[in-house]
Formats: sequence, C-alpha cells, structure tokens
Amino acid sequence: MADVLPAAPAAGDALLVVDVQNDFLPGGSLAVPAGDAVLTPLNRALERFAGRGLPVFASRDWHPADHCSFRAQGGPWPPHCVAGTAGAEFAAALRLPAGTAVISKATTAARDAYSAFDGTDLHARLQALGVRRLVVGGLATDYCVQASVNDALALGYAVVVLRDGVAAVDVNPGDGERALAAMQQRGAVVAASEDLGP
Ligand code: VGL
Ligand code: ZN
Repeated sequence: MADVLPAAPAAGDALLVVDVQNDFLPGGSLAVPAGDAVLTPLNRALERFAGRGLPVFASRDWHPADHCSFRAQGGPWPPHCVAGTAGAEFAAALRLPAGTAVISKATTAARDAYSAFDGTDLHARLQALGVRRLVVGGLATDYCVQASVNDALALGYAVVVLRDGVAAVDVNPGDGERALAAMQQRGAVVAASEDLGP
C-alpha cells in the first residue's frame, strides 16, 4: 500500500480543499461529525503549499435557496450552503492564502453536483497551471471529496487524499472508511498531512 507521499509538494502539485464551509461544521445545518478536526491538518497543508508558492483551490457548495437537494424540493438533505449566507462561508479558522482560487459548484436549482469538477472550470484552470498532482482534503469524505477524487483520477491527475484532512457524513456507519478504501482502489494515495513535510 502506497501510504507515503512520494515527495514534498513541488511544481506540478496543487492543493484542493473541498467544501470546508460553516454548514458542514459542528453547529451547521448539515454538520459533518468531527468536521472541525480537519481544520488543523488542512491549515498545515495550506501552509506547505502557500509557503512554496504552489496553487491552492477551495471549492464551495453554492446552492440557490430552492436547490433540488433540499428536502422541501424532494431531495435528501436539509437546506445548506445557500449562496451568500453565513452557512456557505468558508470556516473562519481555515487559513486560505491570498490568491486561493474559489470554485463554486451546484449553483443551479435543478441539478446537484458533488464533484468540484462538475460544471466548473477547475480542470481547465489546473491544466493552465500545468498541475499534474492534486492533494485533496475537506468535507465530506463520502460525498464531495470522493466525487472530486474520482473525477480527478478519471481526468488523469495523480491524487493524494489527506486522511486527517477529511471527515465523513457517515449516513451509514463506515461510509467514510469505505469511501477512502474505494478512492485508494482507484489509484489515489492516502497520506497524512504530516507527510507533506516540515
Ligand atoms: C456535500 C452533501 C450535500 C459535500 C454537499 O460537500 O460533501 N454533501 N452537499
Ligand atoms: Zn450540497
């Protein structure tokens, strides 16, 4: 099992922080249990990337108030991450560097999009920067992180998932662990934020 990062972040690498928004954190409308545990590892990763001048992308769930994924519209979720609300803001404790590229997704009422690549210009922007490897963390392991990682792998990126930088909704107990195993099965490397080096 490839469990160690082959190299510290370098040219060709980018960090993707998925949906670390207030509504997915404890106290939020769709709180991920222990979602706030990702903050310290992700801040470590952000520092490693920003300190080397490497690109940082932050995706956000950015729904209209009548989004199809909300229960009132027949969807599975309570209302969350409505564009422009406090719940949709990035966590205040997340230290996004100046120049972070923000990727808004699932912005139209009729369609959901878990992956940060779905309906966005993320792939084009990564290509324009010559990115070949993505280091990924954020929320939630079993939904938007998994969907983003699967798309990244299908698009040909090497992917490292930060196991301490992700947390799961776990609608069914074990969903997060199964999602990590499935990502690894598809070719993602699972590593710890400490593996990013000093
Ligand atoms: C997410 C459920 C609904 C996520 C977004 O970011 O993982 N999960 N919308
Ligand atoms: Zn959503």
